[in-house]
Amino acid sequence: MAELTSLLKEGRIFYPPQEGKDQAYISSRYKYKQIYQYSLDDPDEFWAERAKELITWFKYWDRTCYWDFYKPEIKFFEGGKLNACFNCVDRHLDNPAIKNKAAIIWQGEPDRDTKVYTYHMLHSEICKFAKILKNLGVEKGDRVTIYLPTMPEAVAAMLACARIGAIHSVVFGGFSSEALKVRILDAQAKVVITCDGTYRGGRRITLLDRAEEAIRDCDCVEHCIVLNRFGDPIELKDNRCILYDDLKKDLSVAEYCEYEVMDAEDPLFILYTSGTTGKPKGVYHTTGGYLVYAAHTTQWVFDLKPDDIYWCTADIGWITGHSYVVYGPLALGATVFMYEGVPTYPNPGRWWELVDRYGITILYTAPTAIRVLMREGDQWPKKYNLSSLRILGTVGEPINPEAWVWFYVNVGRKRCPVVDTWWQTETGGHMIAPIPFAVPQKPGSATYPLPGVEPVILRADGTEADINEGGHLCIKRAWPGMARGVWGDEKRFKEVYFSRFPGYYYTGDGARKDEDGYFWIMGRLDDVINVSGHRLGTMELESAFVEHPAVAEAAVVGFPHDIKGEGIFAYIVLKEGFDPTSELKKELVSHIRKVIGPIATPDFILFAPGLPKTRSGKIMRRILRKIAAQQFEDLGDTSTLAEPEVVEKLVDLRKNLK
Ligand code: 6R9
Repeated sequence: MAELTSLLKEGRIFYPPQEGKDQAYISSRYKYKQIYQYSLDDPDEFWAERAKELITWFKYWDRTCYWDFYKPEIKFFEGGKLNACFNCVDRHLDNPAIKNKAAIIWQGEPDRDTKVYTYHMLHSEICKFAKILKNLGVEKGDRVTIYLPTMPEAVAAMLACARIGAIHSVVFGGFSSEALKVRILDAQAKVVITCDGTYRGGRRITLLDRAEEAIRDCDCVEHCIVLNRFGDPIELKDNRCILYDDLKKDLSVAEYCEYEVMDAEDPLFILYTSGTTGKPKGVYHTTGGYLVYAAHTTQWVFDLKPDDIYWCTADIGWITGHSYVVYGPLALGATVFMYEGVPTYPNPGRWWELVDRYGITILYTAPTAIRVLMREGDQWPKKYNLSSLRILGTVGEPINPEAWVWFYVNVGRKRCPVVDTWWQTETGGHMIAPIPFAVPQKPGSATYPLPGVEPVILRADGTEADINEGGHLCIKRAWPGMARGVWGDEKRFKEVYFSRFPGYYYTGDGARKDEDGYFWIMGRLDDVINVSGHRLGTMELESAFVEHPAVAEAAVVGFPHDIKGEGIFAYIVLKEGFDPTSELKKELVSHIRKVIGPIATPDFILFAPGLPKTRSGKIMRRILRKIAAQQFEDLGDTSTLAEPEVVEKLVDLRKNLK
């Protein structure tokens, strides 16, 4: 039996525009296929070439690729020497065309707050930061936890760690003090870096209180460096806290800090995964392979050129922020745009206004943000001149075809390829994604694997699935950007990723491959609903709901059902102007029966004010499953939710649902 029954068929196909093709790194499917084949035939040559082209090494490596998925052990560029900060900043200062161009353009949520750091200025900020860390006793291999909002100094803090060989662990600024504490303790961080707060939706959010509360129980923390975002005097309670501005005062303007020469396999950072399922895992990445992979995918998947103004809307506390706000684009010497606020404040035109104002050329965001903005209507993007855009991208979850097409038409104005990038914290960078001017796009499909990546779809018994048969998405060979382990828990690394199918990297996602070789990600396999023996992917059911004009967002989970094994429970968020009536419920049921078939008939529909999501926009189905099953007592860890309040509302609604 198939692992997953595929229900949706999306037939539309969009070809890359002619404009931009001639200048593209890879400009035809034929070239993509040639490079792909070469990368599999000769991975040593392929990765060595990319590594030399993109990164400056102090010493070349002795062995390019080595892996054994049974142990597991993964090594790339072994014996090679480099420094990630040097590659992202120092080396650009020798290039007069880059030295004084903007590395980071930052727009705060209040319009008056803007900052620009040229590469030269970023370098001096990093040197000071690195010197401060050294003066506080931070040494190579020590862990530093960074708890900051989207601000240029957060990038400087990360690169300062990389400069001196300290391992950074960035914790998303929206997390609770408890979530922060768990992560500080797990990493045994010596220093924490935070700030007074940030603006979100017109309000001041404080971070310092939460940071001080978190470190109260953390004996490992020797110092807490506090940056100033608001510009007002800051009151410190914990005596380990020190103001960044005070520490900086003692340093000269032209302070220089030497960089450490790092081994390719020295850890660069730890990042705790989103925590959609239980206790967070501290995945760690190493210097050489990760940096090569981040730069390589940034260059090809975004077709990034030195004159691009590139905006990835992700927070730096997410892997997307690490690879595609910081390491990838800066290693390539691009201009990175960062925005502090939310997309809908002061109005839902904010992002489009910023694209217009700053002349953004590449916009990389998440399906959840697209759906939120789509719900507000086409009139918002219509108001602005978006002609600077040349490439759009999405990441984080499968994008519903409706949202894809809306983004393509209303934001890209049918001129911009949309790159739907499938990857994970553990993969370090994009794995399956269209190379924009080479690969025709099908809405909802992440298209083809990138060079060097060999995905397969396996059945439960380990055999390969047929065309269009859903199964477990696994990867057959290593790539440089792969995580090297779970911090402090090597057993867990093996268990989670290398045990289900020995010899393969296990992604945990369901997928199918169509007759043209396109990959369709069907969501996490632990989210699959088994209705009368049919295993249905939540993604396809949700997409079908979102096709209905009244539906803004949908989350579908299974619940125990006497007859069917599992029943279908749908949480539906309506668009503006639609009322949650029982007629509409009936209409939605018949819509699903029509689009997908009677097997997918929802047992319950609950009109929800919102959905519990992680900060990177992933729906926490674990919580929704419990609410659907009326297990209200033990909802698990909700500390990483974007809006924890929504959970209580859903519990009330569930109690009253007949
Ligand atoms: C980068 C990131 C990883 C999980 C992954 C999958 C889902 C991410 C996706 C996608 C379908 C895409 N996911 N991108 N599913 N299409 N383009 O999101 O990392 O936070 O570790 O999450 O996200 O389920 O397994 P991370």
